[in-house]
Amino acid sequence: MKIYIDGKYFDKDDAKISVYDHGVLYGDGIFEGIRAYNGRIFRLDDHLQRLEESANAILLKLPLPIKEIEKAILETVRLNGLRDAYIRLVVTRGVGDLGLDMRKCKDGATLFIIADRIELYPEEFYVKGLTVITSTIRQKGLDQVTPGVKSLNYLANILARAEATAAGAQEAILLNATGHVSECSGDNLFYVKKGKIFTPPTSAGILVGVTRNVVMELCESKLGFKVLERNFPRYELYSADEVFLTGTGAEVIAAVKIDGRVIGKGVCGPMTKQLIKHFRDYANASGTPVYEAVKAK
Ligand code: PXG
Repeated sequence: MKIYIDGKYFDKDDAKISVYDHGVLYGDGIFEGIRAYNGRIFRLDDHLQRLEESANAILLKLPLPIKEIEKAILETVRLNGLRDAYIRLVVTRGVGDLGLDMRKCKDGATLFIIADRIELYPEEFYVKGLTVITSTIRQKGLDQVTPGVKSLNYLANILARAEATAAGAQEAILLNATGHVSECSGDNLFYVKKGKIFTPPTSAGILVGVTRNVVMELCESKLGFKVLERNFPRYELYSADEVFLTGTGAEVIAAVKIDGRVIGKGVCGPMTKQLIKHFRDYANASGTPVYEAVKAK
């Protein structure tokens, strides 16, 4: 495997960054998790836009123009000969000293790109659905570094996920400071009630997921499902007809048990099933070509 770090490619065992990098010392940086399907990078522009917005929010100057970052992503996937891939792009503040002062990171940001294979959940989970719990950990408030910034500070999410694992569940819901549902540790969340679809708004404190946006577009334009963004407590999930999660890793997947309550019929429901199918068809037929771009030159 070849990993990109600041313009050079390294074998996995040699792909290293400094222990003085503020990404390591403080989680001072941002990232994107991107998928490639069938030789095309899914919604690359959306991921790059979110990267730019996250960088801007944390006063981080990206080390390259976005077009160059895009080229580096394509090249990394190509070098690894992947058609279906999970791409992790990380930008850290770079090498500084042991203090918090970002001005000490004089050489600028560190950028690395890993292109690997992943399958987050085995196929049977897409049929049977996931078991989910509510975490004791609260979503960060909007007065803190907003959850909309995809920062390297994932400790709350990791601990929430560990609570899920300890309870025999696959995902954990984070409530926000007002007790409303925000999102899961690595996915956005939707529920279906009487044919309508509901999801927490940005103001609930969520990462505005690329998959969330795609699903909302598919619902409105292809499937004729109405999606309403509004705040709700977790009790609305218990009485929902269907609950599903969306994320780059998980794609679209049902949650059929939440905090011990069976949701709907306890299996992946009909609307979620349709969405999974449409999402997969769309993902496999769209995106930025990885290999054709080279041939065209
Ligand atoms: N919320 C959070 C907190 C996330 O981390 C999403 C929503 C979904 O966003 P996208 O843009 O992917 O639709 C994410 C992203 C993992 C893993 O291993 C998952 C994410 C990020 C990193 C790792 O499960 N999900």
